[in-house]
Amino acid sequence: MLPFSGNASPLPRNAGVALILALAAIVTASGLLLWLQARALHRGTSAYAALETEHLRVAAAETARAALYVLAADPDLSVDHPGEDWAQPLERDWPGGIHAWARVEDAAAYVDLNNLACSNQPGRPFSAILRNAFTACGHFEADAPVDALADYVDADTTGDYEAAFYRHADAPLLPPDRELWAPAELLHVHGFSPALFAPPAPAPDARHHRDELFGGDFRQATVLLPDAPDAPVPVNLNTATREALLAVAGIEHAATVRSAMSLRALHPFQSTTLLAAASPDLASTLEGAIDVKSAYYRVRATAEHDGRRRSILAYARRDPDGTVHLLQWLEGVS
Ligand SMILES: [Ca+2]
Ligand SMILES: [Ca+2]
Repeated sequence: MLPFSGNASPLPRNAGVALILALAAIVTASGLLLWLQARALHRGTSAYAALETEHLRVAAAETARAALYVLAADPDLSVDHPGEDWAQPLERDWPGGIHAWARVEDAAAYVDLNNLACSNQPGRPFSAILRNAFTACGHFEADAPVDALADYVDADTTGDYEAAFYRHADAPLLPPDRELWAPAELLHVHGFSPALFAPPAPAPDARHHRDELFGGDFRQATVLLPDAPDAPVPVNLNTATREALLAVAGIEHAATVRSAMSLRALHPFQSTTLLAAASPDLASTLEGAIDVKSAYYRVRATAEHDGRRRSILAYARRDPDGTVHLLQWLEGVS
């Protein structure tokens, strides 16, 4: 039986085929139209997202820059402490509902790992200070990683952990014999692993605190400053972490460190004379390792809108005349 009957004449076979082709063409055209619309919408959405990301990036960058201007305007370049304007959080509102905030941190609050690259080491050598940092953070096998880092960054090629040592590694490499520029480079150094930078084990329960002498956080003890100064970078007595002060002074001077942290909370140190006078046996070891001002800072800035964020981490050096130079500028999502 034909599909169409009654008074209507049956459609010729060719007409049916033509109808099917016409319908198929309409369906295809509709599909193509929908696809084009979806692609245009996607492109529009992508373009909007890219534009918003750029707005966030610029807002974070400008807020970081504003924070560094405050640092450059520091009225007292002879002393740096957490009560100064540059150390306070900075917030900015930007067009489009973007909110941004930035904070400058004294990078001299930590022991600079690149200090091992300096051939001149006044007072106690920074290799000894770094060993103390390891110990203060519960890592008691410090000799190998400290010697390895020293060989990795120092200019000479004499030592147990120079090229000959790494030639036989699973992934052979050549020590750069220069300052490191990124924390990731540290993981190539013998004895340095991600575990070293992991948070320390928590106290067993709320009644206990982490061990005061050996329970430190290695991330709070050291920093990697992307610069090659002529002399080691001293730790700032007014901003230093407990771990960094224990590293500089030595575990045996933990009581002095505790006193110094109590005193600076009342009034920032104007010089290191008081500390040296309080512990004469410390004076010679503090030479070149501690100061009451800083030349290195890092600024973290974040801009946010509608749950989306862009962040910036920048390292800067400030000259004795207050001029601030950017050393490293890293952008990302947070
Ligand atoms: Ca200052
Ligand atoms: Ca070397």
